[in-house]
Amino acid sequence: MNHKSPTSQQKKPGAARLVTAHSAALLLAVGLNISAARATIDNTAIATGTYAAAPVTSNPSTVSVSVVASAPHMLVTKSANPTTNLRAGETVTYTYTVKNDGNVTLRNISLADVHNAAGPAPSPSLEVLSIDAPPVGDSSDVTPSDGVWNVLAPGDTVTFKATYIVQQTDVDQRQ
Ligand SMILES: [Ca+2]
Repeated sequence: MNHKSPTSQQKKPGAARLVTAHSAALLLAVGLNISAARATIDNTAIATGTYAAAPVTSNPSTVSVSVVASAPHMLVTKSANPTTNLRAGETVTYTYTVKNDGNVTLRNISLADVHNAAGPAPSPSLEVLSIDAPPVGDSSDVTPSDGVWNVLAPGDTVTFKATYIVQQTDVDQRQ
């Protein structure tokens, strides 16, 4: 099989579009320049037309927009309450805050926790959005309390909790 590919249409930089309105012709030229060193996209527009067959040209108007690389990152902070003199049968509650301190939205966040105690390791769950930085409403969770937070936007923080009941073995091994 020998399919001939369609001729590619070459787009010239600063492609011009011609618009005719009544007796005047308006030509809008937009020059596009992507500068990696400055991390901006700059473009300049100039309008041209005619009056009595004479050209009329506008000022150039330039605008720049900045670009930045994706930087996915998150920060976890763990705390316990209470932290001292726990006796067998008492419960320690662990709180874990996970902040999206990068610049892109993160998905499906969960926590693993390990410990050196006798009983099963804490299982972080009960996830709630604790900080919704502007713009608000851009983080969400599909299933409450399943230990997975589904969408966490930049600047937002989700909090997980877990508990552990101190066992007599824990006390005996640490006396
Ligand atoms: Ca937000």
